[in-house]
Amino acid sequence: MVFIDACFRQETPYTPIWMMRQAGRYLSEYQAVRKRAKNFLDLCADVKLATEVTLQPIEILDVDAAILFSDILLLPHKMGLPLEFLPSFGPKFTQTIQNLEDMKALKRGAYKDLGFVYEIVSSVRAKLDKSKALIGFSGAPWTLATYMLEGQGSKTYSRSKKILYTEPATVHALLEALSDEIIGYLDMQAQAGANALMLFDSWAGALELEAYLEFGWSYIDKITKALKLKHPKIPLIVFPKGVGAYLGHLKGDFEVFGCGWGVPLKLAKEILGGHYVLQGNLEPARLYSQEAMVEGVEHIFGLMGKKAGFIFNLGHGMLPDLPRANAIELVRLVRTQSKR
Ligand code: 1CP
Repeated sequence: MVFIDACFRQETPYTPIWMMRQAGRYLSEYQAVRKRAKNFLDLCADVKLATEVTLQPIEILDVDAAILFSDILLLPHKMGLPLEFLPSFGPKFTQTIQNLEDMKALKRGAYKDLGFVYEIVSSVRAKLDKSKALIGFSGAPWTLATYMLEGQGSKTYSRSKKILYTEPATVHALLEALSDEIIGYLDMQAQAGANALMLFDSWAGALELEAYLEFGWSYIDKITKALKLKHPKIPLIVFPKGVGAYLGHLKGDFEVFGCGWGVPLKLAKEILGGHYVLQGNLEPARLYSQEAMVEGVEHIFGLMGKKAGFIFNLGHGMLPDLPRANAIELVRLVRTQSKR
């Protein structure tokens, strides 16, 4: 698999590409399947439909990797927090963690209740071409904790930060519990057939450096170490978003470092390029304009070259109103431009 070889810095015939949120509303095919499920959570739990949408970007875009169709919030949901996906608002936990008591009431071993996720992984792997990789994923502890504490996405993260600075032990207990769940969850995805595993720390950038190292990165470090021992041949990808200024502090036991669009790739290459394969980081909004997209691709290849050590991706997820034609063109462009 070109993608897996690239994760391990092997030479490949071209630079592999996949896109965060490559299955989603910008594809009419996704919308058609989405309509067949009652709601988003049902879609994530339906093995047949989730398999179909996971495979759509492989068929439509010809990307080098499929990513499991699911959501990072299913794990905290199974730990006991009621979850709704409200149309045109997004996800919301209708009950949140307020104190140590709430935290202690959470279910442990919840990852064992996500059997349908492992079934989707097996079902996708069985249908996927042998040359294409399947990426399994989880939210990182800090990002999952923010949703459990806030109930929803936030601009300020004030609830999370208040409890972090007033009751740090409670937050550490939550992050500890989440880390154990995530290790179990990703281990099971690997056993079901995932070829690579990714940790999304989307709200890493909400914390100052010291707090991020203590409440965010230290748990990522623990998780990647545990997974590396269990599955040395499965590459691990970490994506801590919004932490460009902290790059020098983010070392650990993983293969691929995902760069958000806010990280200048030149800087990431200087600081981390010798340690990790870099993945990223085309600004997704460039796909609104074919000119801006081509310019972005050329800039990235100008910096990263066409040798091993780089995987092409967007610097965050596809947006629902991006033109699908440009997504298709992006894959074609990256493949032809990077031919060795
Ligand atoms: O059909 C719809 O309207 C639902 C939109 C949608 C989709 C397609 C949501 C709601 N989640 C997903 C799928 C999803 N989420 C995937 C599938 C695989 C793929 O990439 O194609 C993945 C990997 C995720 C991960 C995810 N969910 C993250 C981490 C990555 C990131 O974008 O930073 C986060 C933060 C979430 C929470 C979430 N789920 C959905 C939304 C709209 C959000 C973000 C809400 C917020 O901004 O707080």
